[in-house]
Amino acid sequence: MKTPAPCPAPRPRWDIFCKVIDNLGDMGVCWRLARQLAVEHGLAVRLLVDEPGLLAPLLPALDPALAEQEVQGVRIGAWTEAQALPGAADVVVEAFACDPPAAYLEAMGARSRPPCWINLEYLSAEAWVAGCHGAASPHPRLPLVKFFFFPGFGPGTGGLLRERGLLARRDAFLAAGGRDILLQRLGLAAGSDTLLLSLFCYDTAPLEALFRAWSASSRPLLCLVPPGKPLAAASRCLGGDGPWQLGPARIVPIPFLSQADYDELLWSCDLNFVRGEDSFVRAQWAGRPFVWQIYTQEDGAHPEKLEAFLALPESLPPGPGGETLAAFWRSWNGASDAAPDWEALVRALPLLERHGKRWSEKLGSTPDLAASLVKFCESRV
Ligand code: TRH
Repeated sequence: MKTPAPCPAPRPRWDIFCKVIDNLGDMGVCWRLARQLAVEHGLAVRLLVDEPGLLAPLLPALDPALAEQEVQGVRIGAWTEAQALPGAADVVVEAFACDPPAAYLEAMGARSRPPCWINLEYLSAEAWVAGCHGAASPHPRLPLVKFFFFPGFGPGTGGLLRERGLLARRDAFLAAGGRDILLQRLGLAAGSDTLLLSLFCYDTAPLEALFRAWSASSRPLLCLVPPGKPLAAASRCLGGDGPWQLGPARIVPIPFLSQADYDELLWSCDLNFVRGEDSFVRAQWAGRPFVWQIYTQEDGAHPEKLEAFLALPESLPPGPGGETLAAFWRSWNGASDAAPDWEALVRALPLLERHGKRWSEKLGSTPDLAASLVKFCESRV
């Protein structure tokens, strides 16, 4: 008689808690992480969002009417402070210090083996990050320890979210004429001499100065503007709902794209304006020139975060091309009084293009955040 095969060990259970503060970045990061943990690491992942319906624009497969559902191997549900959630997982990730409900914390403390408890922090290129990454904070009452996990750009940090094979998929997409296919899908066309731009910014971006420069520019330009703050800001400057023609520049509203399609947009554009955290990282994986508008923090820490990224070794190309980009970023972020110098930026684009590709390859050779997190937790459960 054959001995029956041993039952496979149950998959480790991970719960990720996310609270939507404002904008889309918190959900964007949490969904990306949850999906990667499920798809690439075979983990049983539950993503608990205080307002899961808000995830639908980024993830059209999500049905906002359902209280709980599985999408791409991730169980997605809602949480509230008052709600009793059954069972505490093996690994508990609270995104951006969002504090899991008190009853859930008790359940974590009651486990015979305490879960690995992670506070996933915001991304920063500042030097102190490496010193705080992995720091432990014991709970004052329960037998639990919370670990601070910091994304980052260098050794000693948790790295950046990057799906397996991402850069190869980007290159294959572009080699197969993806730019034109994407434009066709949007009902648009642009000649190869047309500068293709995407504009994802906050409503504080100095759009008047930029639009003025575009209207006097000699190069045809097509700028794609997603709904929300970017379109509202453009409408405020230009009046009406668009599209708008400013000299050789066409400024066109586009629908909000799924996260996957948004990646393709970033890969396709000659220059991407991005903001916050997740689109900032995705612009770097796109390997194209980009302008970052940093999220304004109430404690005023954002100018230092901006400078920290600009000061990272090789984040900018050496010489005048890098200086042009840094000057543009500072004006774009209100960190200098100078108006953003559009013509100088356009002249630097070929150099920035080569640099962007190199930078994405360099970052792409470092461990990705999901893999680093799995490794970190494996040694603690
Ligand atoms: O929306 P954001 O401004 O989010 C910010 C930051 O994360 C910030 O650090 C945080 O404190 C604050 O939220 C609360 O920008 P971000 O981070 O780029 O997130 C946008 C998400 O939206 C990202 O996952 C990409 C996605 N997106 C799409 O999926 N489709 C689109 O068409 C666009 C324009 C964006």
